Amino acid sequence: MTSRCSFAVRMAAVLAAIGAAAVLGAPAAAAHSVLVSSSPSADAALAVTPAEAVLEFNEPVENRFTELTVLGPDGASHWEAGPVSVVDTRVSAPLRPLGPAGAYTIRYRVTSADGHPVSGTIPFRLTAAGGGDAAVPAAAAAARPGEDGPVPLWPWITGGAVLLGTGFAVARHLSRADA
Ligand SMILES: [Cu+2]
Repeated sequence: MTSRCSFAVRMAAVLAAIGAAAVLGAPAAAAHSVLVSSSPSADAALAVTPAEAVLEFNEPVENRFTELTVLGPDGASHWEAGPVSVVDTRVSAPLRPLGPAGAYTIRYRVTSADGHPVSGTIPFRLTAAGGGDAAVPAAAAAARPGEDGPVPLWPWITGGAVLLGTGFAVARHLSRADA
């Protein structure tokens, strides 16, 4: 076997290994958790404050980085009264008495069973003032804003390029050591 042939065979073997690793490690895009229903439901018109905000997903979600907030008509005030609870497919947070009548928004972010974040918003209306105080509790004010959007592709491309470069260097080195 000539040095050239040996190099080609080793390069092919390295590329095959990289390809297998990429396939095994790639995210399964079809397995994201899906919101099935909510309470309040989307575009609901409520006269009184519900005891809690509840989200139901199509599969159990992981209790990691979970966020469930209810924003007031001013877009900034928070109305959740305590920490988020995750039990299998059910994600919930207790609510304090809502404030002025108007448009409220449930904002959520959960982690799918496959590890991917799923986020979204659910609008609803309060038709009569709830008497609650709009003052923002310190804990709620510290909550991170939701990061909507798809999982970025660039880490995979960059990682693939780095692996490819490394594989090429290794193959060259092995080929040289042979000769
Ligand atoms: Cu996924």
